[in-house]
Amino acid sequence: MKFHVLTLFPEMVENAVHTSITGRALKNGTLSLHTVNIRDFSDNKHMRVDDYPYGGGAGMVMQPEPVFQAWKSVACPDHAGRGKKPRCIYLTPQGIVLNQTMVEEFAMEEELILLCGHYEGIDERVLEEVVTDYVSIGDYVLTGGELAACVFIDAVSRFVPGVLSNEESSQFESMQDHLLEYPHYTRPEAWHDRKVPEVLLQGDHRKIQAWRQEQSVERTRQRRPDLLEKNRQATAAFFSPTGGTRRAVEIFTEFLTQNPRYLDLGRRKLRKEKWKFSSGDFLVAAAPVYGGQLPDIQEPLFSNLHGEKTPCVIMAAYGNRHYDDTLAQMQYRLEEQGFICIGAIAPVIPHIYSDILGKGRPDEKDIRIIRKFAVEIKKRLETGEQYGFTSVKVPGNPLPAPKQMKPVEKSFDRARCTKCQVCVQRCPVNAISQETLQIREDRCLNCMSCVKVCKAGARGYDCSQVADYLEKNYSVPKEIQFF
Ligand code: 6GU
Repeated sequence: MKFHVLTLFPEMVENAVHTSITGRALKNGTLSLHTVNIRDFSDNKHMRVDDYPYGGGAGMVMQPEPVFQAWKSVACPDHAGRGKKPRCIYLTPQGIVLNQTMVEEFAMEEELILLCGHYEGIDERVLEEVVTDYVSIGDYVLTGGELAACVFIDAVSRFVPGVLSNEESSQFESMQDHLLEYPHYTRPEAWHDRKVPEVLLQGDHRKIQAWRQEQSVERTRQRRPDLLEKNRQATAAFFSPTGGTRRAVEIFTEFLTQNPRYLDLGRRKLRKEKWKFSSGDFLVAAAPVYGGQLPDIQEPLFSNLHGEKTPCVIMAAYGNRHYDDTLAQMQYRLEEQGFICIGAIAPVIPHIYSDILGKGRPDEKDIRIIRKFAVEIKKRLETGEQYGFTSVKVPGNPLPAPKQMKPVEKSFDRARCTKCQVCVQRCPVNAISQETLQIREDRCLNCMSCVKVCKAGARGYDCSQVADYLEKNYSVPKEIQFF
């Protein structure tokens, strides 16, 4: 990440950022800092950059031209070739108050320009031309933007890969769930007659984790009750016969929260239960794409979930052909049942009928896109809390005619079967007879769950024809789309 800072006091920023963790990151090249002295662009023989305010009043105002030239020197270098201009952040008490979601979003940029004001401020006209974001670091007034720029750089840098060591980053993310950090202790075990809490000395990891979570919540309740209100329970309800959708939904959900709840809708029992969600909850609904639609099962997928204007994100995971109507179908169903779809994504996962299509997906690039989507969703949740949630537009037909899919050829090697019944229990649509272990084709989704769960390797399938067709036509990797 490269920071350009336009300022009248470059050494103030240089000194701060060259210290401690950001200093280390500058040394090893993970961060780069380029300060520009606005005074160097003065057009005046006394090197002045400020003047009296039109209309009178106290204080001085920074003139537009030196600021503009300083900005141009970094935003439009003579050697052309760079794409779009970097975002330019003006640090001002009149900006939006910086929070962790904004910090995380800024950290995804490759380059940022920070503009620090002094005196009473900067001539409005140059701000209109160059500034993309107005940011404040809190409701109080500083003498200039430099300290705010340092705070901004420090907070953003923590999200830049490689700035924090593994150890430093593992104890992070307290703000992620709007919870304060639990208390920490080190040696000695007793100090000033105060003992380290017993649970931390016993080495029971689960107990320690539970204690810390409880302490975080209690501490937040006492010190920052306003944060708890923002804390939504996130539930990821997914249908994932072979695990591809599950993996994609986990990647997404874990960018959002530290303690998600998972609801596996492949389990028939869970699908029979009614799940209610309040307006303070958050739902992630995920399904794989079968022939461009939601898997067609008797009790339609997600019909057991009920919201009360509950925000939700929908995910249609597909094997690199297309998601067609799936997102539209999901949105329609869920909004009928009281949810508001604030976002939608179609990740690519391995195709169940081909070893080539979607192989290794989501890959690293996909994960970056999913993360970007997660940050966008955090932002939408925060804005929605203030102004109400708005429903996204997704492509596709919300009520497509059901598609008849040609069943794939399945094989069953009775000699290998150990009669363990796992395939029967795990079949998401109860299509395997408990007695004969035969598949009832009228119910079978061809989801291949039975093949996947069979430890003895007794079940197989032949879909070479479909696979040939798919591989001929859909081998070019698709990029993940989100809405
Ligand atoms: Cl960004 N600048 C100044 N001058 N004062 C502030 C601030 C920024 N954020 C809070 N107070």
